[in-house]
Amino acid sequence: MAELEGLEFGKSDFVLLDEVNMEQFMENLKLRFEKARIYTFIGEVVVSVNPYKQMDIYGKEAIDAYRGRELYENPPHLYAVADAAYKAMKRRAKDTCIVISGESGAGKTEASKYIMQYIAAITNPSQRAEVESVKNVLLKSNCVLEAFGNAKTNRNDNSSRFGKYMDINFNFNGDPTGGHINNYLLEKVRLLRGGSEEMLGSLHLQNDPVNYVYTREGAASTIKFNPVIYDLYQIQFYNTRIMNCVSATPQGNLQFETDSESVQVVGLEAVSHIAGLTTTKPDNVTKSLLFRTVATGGGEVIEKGHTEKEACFGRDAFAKALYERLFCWIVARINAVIEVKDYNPVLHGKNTVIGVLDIYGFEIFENNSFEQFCINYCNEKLQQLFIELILRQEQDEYQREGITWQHIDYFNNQIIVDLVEQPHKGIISVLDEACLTVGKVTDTICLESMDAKLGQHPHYTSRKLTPSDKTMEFHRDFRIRHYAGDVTYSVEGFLDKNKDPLFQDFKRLMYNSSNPVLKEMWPDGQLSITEVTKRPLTAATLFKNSIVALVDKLGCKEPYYVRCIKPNEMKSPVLFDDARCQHQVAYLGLLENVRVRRAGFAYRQPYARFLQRYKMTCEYTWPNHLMETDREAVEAIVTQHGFQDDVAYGHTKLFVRTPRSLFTLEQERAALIPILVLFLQKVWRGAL
Ligand code: AOV
Ligand code: MG
Repeated sequence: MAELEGLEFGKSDFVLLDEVNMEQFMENLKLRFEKARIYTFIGEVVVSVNPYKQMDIYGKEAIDAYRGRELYENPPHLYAVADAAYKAMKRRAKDTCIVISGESGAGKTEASKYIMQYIAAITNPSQRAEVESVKNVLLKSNCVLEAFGNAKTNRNDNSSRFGKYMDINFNFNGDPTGGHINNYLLEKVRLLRGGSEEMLGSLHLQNDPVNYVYTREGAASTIKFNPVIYDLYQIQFYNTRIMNCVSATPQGNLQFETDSESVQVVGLEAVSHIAGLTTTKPDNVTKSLLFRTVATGGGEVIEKGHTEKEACFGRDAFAKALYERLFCWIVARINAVIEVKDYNPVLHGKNTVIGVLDIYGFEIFENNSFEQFCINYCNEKLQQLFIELILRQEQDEYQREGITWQHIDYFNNQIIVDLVEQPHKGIISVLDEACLTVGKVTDTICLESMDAKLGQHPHYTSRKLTPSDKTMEFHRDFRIRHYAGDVTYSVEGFLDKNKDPLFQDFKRLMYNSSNPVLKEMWPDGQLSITEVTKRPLTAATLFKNSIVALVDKLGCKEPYYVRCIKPNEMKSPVLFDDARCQHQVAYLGLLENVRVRRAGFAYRQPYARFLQRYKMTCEYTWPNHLMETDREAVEAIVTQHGFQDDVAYGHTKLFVRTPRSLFTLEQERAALIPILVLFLQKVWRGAL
């Protein structure tokens, strides 16, 4: 068994605390952080504190130490969970998933990359070329997506502005055969306005087509595209042209002016620039920027000139849509490359999956808008899943099995999830209603109807201020008491962002581009104006639907958790901000997690299965027992091995508190098997 760490590094599993309270939990967490032990277990859950410095714990040596070992044999590490998820998948043919959560900057994306690297390192020992190529694309796709989907925020220099869920498929050998990426809500605004300028500006191709360089925040990173993913290079090539277009549009190159008659574009170079980059005709670009085609009630099609404000709005919406479609298109291209092909379950056995979820963490900014509302709602849903899988199901099972159990209280955030998503009543439904209403509904009117409907909700605060000065602006935000803290959302722009409207004219413009890739991205541009009747779903509803589907997908897999904690706001490797950390420990429900785990039992097995596996280790049960029930036979095994104090007997299952007891049994079984085989061989040969 591998050498475990000494106590000077604190307890490697919070379950081992002398007493479960916040003080001891924090003391242990801090001590470990200071001793550069950034990972700690709660049973099978890994708690991780962002070290904000490079750690020498991810190399080949570490990978070898964790490969195929049991969780408790090594110090806590991401690799231990990755290996546990992998083993469950390989040995028991279970679909598993690794859910990485924590707030913005806590280390989720880094963790997901190490996990992917580990899985890549331990699979395909025979280096089969087709498996290697799948692995390469899976790993490399990360860089490409980060280049397009991450941006600097004031909480994280490399913040994921999109959520990513990646399924990796495995064959019966446990080797990757392919995968699929789902992406969730790309925060377009920040990518266009924020740190993207230099990112977009610096996107350029090297002479060597398989090298592609981009720089960000002064640090240069090179993505080397190997021939297997030459396809991705193709994507990049088109992108560069489109990206330029995207960046040109909102950067003020394109302005409008109103003369006595109508709205005009200022400076025609900007128009021809866009036309050049999108391979469209300058006249058509100008037309799409200044007019929209509408069908009148009588079925007549007319062109209606924009006001200057509408033109600006249209231009911005167009830029965002270009970027978003480009991003989705890249994801689709990667998916096409990694899709499992020619898999025959009869020949190849069950196709199993490990899912890795790395999504934007809970966010509180100075000014929180629609995007933060969606992101934080998503985190509420994931917290709900954690409660469901780790806290609630656990307690329910003890109850069902008749195990004496002291109920553990935890905050159930379902009430906040309902506040946001409940049909007819929740915030999203009020927003959608406002968006559907014909006529002038402003953000403020929508806010009033939210206040009216939800004012009494314990997690919603109406911020109706009564200003003494009547001219003062007021009543522009509402507050949600999230599981992770209070967030005040400014309602400005909510309706527009939710409607996410884009004039049909831009879609047609892009569909008619002679660049086949652009055309492919805009299939809806082929509809003529009279064919476009259906109202598209709103952004919030689309997002909600995608998150509900995600939670369903995760819910039917065996979950493994990484809970990330951000030690301070300064990105410092030495600072452990007690209050900030304690806040995260509290809202992540870690203390409750320890309590449930500690009071609970690490392993459980139906009596018959337990007996089947271990009956050879006990003289009363081998080869068959003569007792009345399997349960009694199991009792005989447990007693013979002397861990009767470490178990509880349920109605149908045996519960084992610590993994070590099972480990002893496993060892004995492993030692007996060769003797048994020898014995059986003799029996068959008639020697006995
Ligand atoms: P996030 O994914 O949780 O935030 P990241 O994984 O991007 O956070 O981590 C933020 C930064 O912390 C990284 O850029 C690294 O500098 C540092 N960091 C995190 N984990 C490690 C580690 N294990 N070793 C060394 N440095 C680390 V967000 O995407 O904003 O929610 O949306
Ligand atoms: Mg991230």
